[in-house]
Amino acid sequence: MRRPSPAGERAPARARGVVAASHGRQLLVRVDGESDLLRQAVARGRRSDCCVGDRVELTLIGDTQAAIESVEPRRNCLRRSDAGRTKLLAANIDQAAIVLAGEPLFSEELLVRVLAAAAVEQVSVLIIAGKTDVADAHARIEPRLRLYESLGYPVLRLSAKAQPQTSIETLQGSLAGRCTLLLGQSGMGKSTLVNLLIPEAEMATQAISEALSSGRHTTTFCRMFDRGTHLPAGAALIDSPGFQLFGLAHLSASQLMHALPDIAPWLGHCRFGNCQHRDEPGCAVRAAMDDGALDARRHALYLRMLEDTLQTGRPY
Ligand SMILES: Nc1nc2c(ncn2[C@@H]2O[C@H](COP(=O)(O)OP(=O)(O)O)[C@@H](O)[C@H]2O)c(=O)[nH]1
Ligand SMILES: [Mg+2]
Ligand SMILES: [Zn+2]
Repeated sequence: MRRPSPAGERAPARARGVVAASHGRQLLVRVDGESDLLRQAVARGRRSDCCVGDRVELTLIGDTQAAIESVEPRRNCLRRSDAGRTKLLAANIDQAAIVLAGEPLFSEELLVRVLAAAAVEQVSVLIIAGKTDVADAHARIEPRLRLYESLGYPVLRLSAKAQPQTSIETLQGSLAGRCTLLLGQSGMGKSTLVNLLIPEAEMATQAISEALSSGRHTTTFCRMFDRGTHLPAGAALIDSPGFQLFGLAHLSASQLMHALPDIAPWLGHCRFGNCQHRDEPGCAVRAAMDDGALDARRHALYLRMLEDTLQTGRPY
């Protein structure tokens, strides 16, 4: 027989929500129906592997905290692995937008790594080339941008500084109705774009920073914005810390090859079934490069990424 619970004790309230910010193991969740409040959340048990964008089941604790009981199945989850650890960047996203620029010069290697990781998770991508007002530097990257366009990647060109209004409109067209993860090396102008779209971001960042006690380093966490002065209705934007590394050890060599739009078409046409497309005899990828159908720099970057995937000794 059930006994009445002692006075003042209530059954724990269960709810669902979304992880809206993360800083390492520390998380903030937005509980469905509590639109203005972010609760501090801890993951129960050993499972701390959740990230921004995850839908979660929660037990509410008081008015400001929650415990994550479980993570709902994900549509996708963008990851990178550095120094032997796989890090979850964001889940359930509609696209990954990579911000780059000519000054300082972006790393094409980091770009291809992000593009490959996104392709494996079947996340569409968007390249945002900012700072077009730095005309000389932009002119130098324009040939590479055209190459990526020819491979099927959409490229937006804009200048937050010189043409803020046009930039807002360009971005709005690509962000509408989708959840976009914004990525970029530091210095590329990512924060400037976030602040252009969401002038409230700076204040929100301070509040989140305090809640997550991440101190003054305001860009060391991921956070999701689902509203903002210039964010189209129904759009969400996830800002992420700038990165210098983007390891792909979590991918298999085969996943990597299939993720590259200029290598994938040649797969299956090499003499050897386990060809790694270095300089094996009868390699169709190599032949494509010799014919000029595959950009030599892209092939060199593929070989560097291949090293990541072979580190773990995963089967081909
Ligand atoms: N000339 C120019 N500079 C920009 C533009 N956008 C950002 N910057 C500058 O680039 C530097 C890095 O910008 P920031 O947004 O902090 O980059 P983040 O590290 O990617 O977040 C800052 O000095 C910005 O003022 C732009 O459109 N044109
Ligand atoms: Mg920044
Ligand atoms: Zn080959």
